[in-house]
Amino acid sequence: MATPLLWHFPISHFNEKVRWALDWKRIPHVRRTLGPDYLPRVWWATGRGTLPVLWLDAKAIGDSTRIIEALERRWPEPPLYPRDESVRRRALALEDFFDEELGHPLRAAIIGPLLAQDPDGVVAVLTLGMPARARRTARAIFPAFRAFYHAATIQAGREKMAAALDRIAAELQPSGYLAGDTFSVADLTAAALFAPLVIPPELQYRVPEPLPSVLVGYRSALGGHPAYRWVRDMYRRHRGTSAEVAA
Ligand SMILES: N[C@@H](CCC(=O)N[C@@H](CS)C(=O)NCC(=O)O)C(=O)O
Repeated sequence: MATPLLWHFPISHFNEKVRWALDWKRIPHVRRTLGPDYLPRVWWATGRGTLPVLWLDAKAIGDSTRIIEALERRWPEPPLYPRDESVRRRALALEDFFDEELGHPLRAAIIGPLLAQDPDGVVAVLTLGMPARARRTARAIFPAFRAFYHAATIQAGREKMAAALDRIAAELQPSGYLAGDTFSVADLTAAALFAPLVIPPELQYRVPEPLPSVLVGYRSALGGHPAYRWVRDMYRRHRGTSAEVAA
């Protein structure tokens, strides 16, 4: 079997979700950072326009949830899906909730204001790990992205980010995990998708300091939330080290 190949954006939280799953299962894999011109390649490979994409057995899988499903089938140990059927359903429902109700809104809450207030900052953040020519392309195309982030979208993003912290606090089981007694895909998804806000020390790709003021503001407003501290704790206890290998 060829070594699995991950096409990713280092900064992106959906990509962090899959990197964490690969690292958690200790699956040796190659990572390739795509640039702002990723779209035609990704469409050609998967028929959709998002990263991450994982190449497994010469097939490209798009969407983080489907990638983790494929990893779980091929490398069941250590598991990310709880063994008990009803606990597994709960974990998968929470994965879906955080994908849809946190992943996209959090991106709007952070990237929307950055695009409007700090055009250089947004280029530095989104092109993290990409070559210099990617920054030139990004500088040219990012102003057009502002049209996607209306004030109402940004405000809804802020509210959903806060609601997702409350949802974590409300759903935590006596074990300290979201589903059952052990770390699962639910915990991994919630923590990974909050990584751009919490920026835990274990994060492998980091926004350059000083942090953009929009992030500083959110971090001081939300940093005392118990679920914010829980994200740091999940990273400290379960993130581990990279299983990336050289190409
Ligand atoms: N549901 C997808 C969402 C992935 C996603 O939105 N990826 C972003 C990066 S954070 C992306 O590729 N955005 C480019 C686009 O939407 O065109 C997943 O779980 O993989």
